[in-house]
Amino acid sequence: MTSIAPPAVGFDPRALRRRFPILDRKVHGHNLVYLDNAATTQKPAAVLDALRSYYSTSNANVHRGVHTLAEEATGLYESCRARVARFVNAPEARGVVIVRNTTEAINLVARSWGATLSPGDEVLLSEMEHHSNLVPWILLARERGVVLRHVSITADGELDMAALASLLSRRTRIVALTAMSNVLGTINPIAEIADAAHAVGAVLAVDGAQSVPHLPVDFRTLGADFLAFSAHKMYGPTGVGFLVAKPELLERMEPIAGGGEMIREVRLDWATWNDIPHKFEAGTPNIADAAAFPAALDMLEDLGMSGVRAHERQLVGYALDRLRGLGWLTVHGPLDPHRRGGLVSFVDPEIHPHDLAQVLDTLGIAVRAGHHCAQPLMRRLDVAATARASFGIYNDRDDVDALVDGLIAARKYFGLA
Ligand code: 7TS
Repeated sequence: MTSIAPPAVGFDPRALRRRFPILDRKVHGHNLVYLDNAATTQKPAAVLDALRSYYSTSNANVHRGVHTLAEEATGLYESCRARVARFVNAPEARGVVIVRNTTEAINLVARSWGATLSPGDEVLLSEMEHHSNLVPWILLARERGVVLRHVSITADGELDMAALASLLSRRTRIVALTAMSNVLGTINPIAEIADAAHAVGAVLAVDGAQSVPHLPVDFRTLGADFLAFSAHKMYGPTGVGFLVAKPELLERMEPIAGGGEMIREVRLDWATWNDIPHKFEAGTPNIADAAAFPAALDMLEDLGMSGVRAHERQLVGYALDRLRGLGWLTVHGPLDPHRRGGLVSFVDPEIHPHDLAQVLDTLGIAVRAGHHCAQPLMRRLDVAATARASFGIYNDRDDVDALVDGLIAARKYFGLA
């Protein structure tokens, strides 16, 4: 273990943990060790307080009333948009569409930008995508006769960049890739891919569900045209997500849902659309959760995303060393912590991942087991499922040690040690 770098300086997961009420709870008599942050993160008291405060003081519908509460609610909702724009350095707040989650953001791109594609046009994806970045494109392919192509992954679990280069052509209209794999942890070279996509005249849509919560992401230097992510994976509430886009692209897109808020003028048989981003936000939005999300952004901005990344890189390096040190696990994804985010998928050759997760749960340790909504990747890795530990700002080496002890205990439980 001597190769392991020391923990990130100035980062205090124990102090951070005290901000999250749920982390005080016991599970089966043990202190909760929460290692399922890639699925969703826990929420700090500041976010819970903001939710309560919104409903206690300012609840009203947005963009409609002139009364005080309606103005306050609209201000809070729009300030979420502005804060998200600042957080990812989007060119303009009107380039931020507030949706429910990453999934909805990707579906919006697939359905709206996708409607400009013709039969034979190509969409380039990869083998490491989450179902959220596969199925919307499968729907598009069925509807429009669009051809889907997939970049393979290397034995180390990285995108095969040579394959990517060979699959890009003038027929490629959209490249849609994850910035960080939720199974392998792989961090993909998005800026480089953006240049390659633009060189053939394609747009690049980035699934940022795992990257935006864990890495510094600057939309302008990233070079992507679309970036999708979810508040609930970044210590914010469920039910709010974002599509950040170049405003000039949103201007050219048709809405995919009609209703209140998204119109300028309606007659019985025709309608015109509101300005962006509102033309993509039909109906009463999730005002309360949007109003509460900036409290999570405050916390991440105070910590600094470089600090978050440094902490999680050190932690995943430690986890990789300890898990591989056990000697019996298969650990998936790149082994260099600089090339991966703060999560590790692994398989015990003798114990099904679900059984492993169940034994860990009896010890208060929450990990995810299954296909992680990435069935094509499971097939590529030739596994039915994996167990996955994924880290957040409040995790530390004690949590990794607890996981390792739990994995040893599971072997004993199944009579393997
Ligand atoms: N893309 C990636 C890369 C993800 O990891 C997830 C969720 C999504 C999209 C979808 O996000 P949603 O907020 O729209 O649901 N990933 C996981 C996971 O790994 N375990 O549970 C959810």
